[in-house]
Amino acid sequence: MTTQRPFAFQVLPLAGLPDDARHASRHLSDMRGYYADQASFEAMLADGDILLYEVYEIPRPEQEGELLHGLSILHAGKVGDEYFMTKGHFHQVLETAEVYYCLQGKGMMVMETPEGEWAAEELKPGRVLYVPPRWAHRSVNTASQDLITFYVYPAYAGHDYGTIETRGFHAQVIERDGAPLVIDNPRWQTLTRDARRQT
Ligand code: PAN
Ligand code: ZN
Repeated sequence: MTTQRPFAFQVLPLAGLPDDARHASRHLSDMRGYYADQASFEAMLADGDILLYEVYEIPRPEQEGELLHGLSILHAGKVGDEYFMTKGHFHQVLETAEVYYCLQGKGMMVMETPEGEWAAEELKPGRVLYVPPRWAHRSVNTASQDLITFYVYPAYAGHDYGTIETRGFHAQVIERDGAPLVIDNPRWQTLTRDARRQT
């Protein structure tokens, strides 16, 4: 049974999570179709189905009043010139926000609304990022060590991965001349227009 007693754990420095933390792993094969350079993706996958990121979440009842929270650990690397990233999602209950706190590494959070407004914010240790209700979010690791963030959001939010899986984010983060660069995702305009036409 989920405890109704207060509890605490140490994330800086990281000293282990509560025993009942849930663990999810995403491997390269889970990300088919997400990266722009599909030839590089297939070539990498042929070499091995490497682990890209992991999420640890403290289980709480998925109901109003509760908060889900945990750690997201995104490993470093690239597919072609595109940095390793999370799948990204809207919350199923669109009107729910999320707070991220960066503990380690360096990266970006790319975000956008269903209407196509978009934003990108830097993640680095000590920096807090507020993702307002309605904004889809994806973290991107732009450095050579793990990007570790702590996150917290309403427990009843749920996740919608499908929208992002088909159209991607408006902003894409690539390496250009050794530095991160935010560019327009070339596939976004067409896929979004086609999706709108069908509704
Ligand atoms: C985070 C994310 C986590 C992994 O806990 O779930 O960073 O990213 P994806 O879920 O997009 O694979 C969160 O935003 N929860 O709502
Ligand atoms: Zn979220």
